[in-house]
Amino acid sequence: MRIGIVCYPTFGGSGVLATELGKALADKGHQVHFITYQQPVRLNVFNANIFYHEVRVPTYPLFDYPPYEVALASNMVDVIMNYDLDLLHVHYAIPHASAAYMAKQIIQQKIGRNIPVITTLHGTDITLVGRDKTYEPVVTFSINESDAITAVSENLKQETLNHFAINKSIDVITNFVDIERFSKKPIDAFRKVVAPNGEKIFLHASNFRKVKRVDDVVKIFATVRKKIPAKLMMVGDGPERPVIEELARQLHIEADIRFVGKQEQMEEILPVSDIFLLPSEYESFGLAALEAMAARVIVISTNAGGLPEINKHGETGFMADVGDVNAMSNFAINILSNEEKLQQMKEAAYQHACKFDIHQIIPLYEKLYSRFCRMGLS
Ligand code: GMT
Repeated sequence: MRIGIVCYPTFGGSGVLATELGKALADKGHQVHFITYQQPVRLNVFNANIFYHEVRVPTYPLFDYPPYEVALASNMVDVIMNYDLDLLHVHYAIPHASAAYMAKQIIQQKIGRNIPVITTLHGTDITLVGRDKTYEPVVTFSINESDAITAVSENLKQETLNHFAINKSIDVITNFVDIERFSKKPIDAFRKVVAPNGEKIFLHASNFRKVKRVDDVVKIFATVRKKIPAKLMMVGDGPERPVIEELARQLHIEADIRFVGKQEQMEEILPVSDIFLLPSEYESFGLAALEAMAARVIVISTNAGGLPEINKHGETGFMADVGDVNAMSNFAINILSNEEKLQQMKEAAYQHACKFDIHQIIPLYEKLYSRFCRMGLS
């Protein structure tokens, strides 16, 4: 099949997922066309089946707000026509679903063809931004106009149905992880650099937005560190970073925290860690936590949104209510004090992650595509 994938090219979970999906489809022989404004960060391989089309937004003094959605829709039309795409798969509703609707109408008018549009909802497009009155009518309309809708968790499906007037069914196709890639052996030399005296290693990775409650990560670490020698690696970057760097200084624990910025090679960083902290206000799924579990790292998270669908309390990690820093700290102290149980839970985290292996999930997308393909799956 010839598939157009539209996504955000950044480190965010939706872009990561869309890129990994495109790479896996290309490996299976499909022709995949990424349409976005920058080369997606995880698109770091050469594959003859992968094409990347950069959306440029010409500026003009009149444009206080350059019209990305218009440029994107025009680019979609161009790629659909010139590469004879079978379908468009857009990730994150805003503005990708509405741009796809526009492209669909143009193709219909130009050549009388119906180009199927599949919209995958990822989280904040529904739970945060999409719900805002400014966007809601367009989001509802363009989701309903999609030929198929998927959500990355049962929780996100319910959130969508609860907050938008959706008149179509929503398929849940969960996020996935490439187990083979993430279950590499830890690099001892790397572990020694981070924790030279054999300290336990905590990890957090996110876009450091408010919804991630990164200050709770630092507070949990500060509490645990009083009892257990430990280090914390903070991967990623975003608006809350200066605030939490300051918090770390106030708590006098800055020497034990490394802010390593945005990283592409998560499969090398994750395996040296013991505990992944994700105290988010909300996660539709928590792809970063799943990648950690695949690397045999246990997860201490909140029980918000779709997190209970991947983190099994007492088995693959622990969960507490949003903001319950004490509970999350105590879970960490207890498990780090019991090496045998820690190792058992690491293995259980890995085993559970295997249920979300890429090889199990890609066929679900292919099956969905085949419902719309002109000549069946090819
Ligand atoms: O977590 C973010 O803020 C990034 C966001 C995105 O759209 O890139 O992530 C969302 O999509 C991920 C992939 O499906 C999910 O794993 C994340 O849980 C979800 N984030 C939220 O719901 C806050």
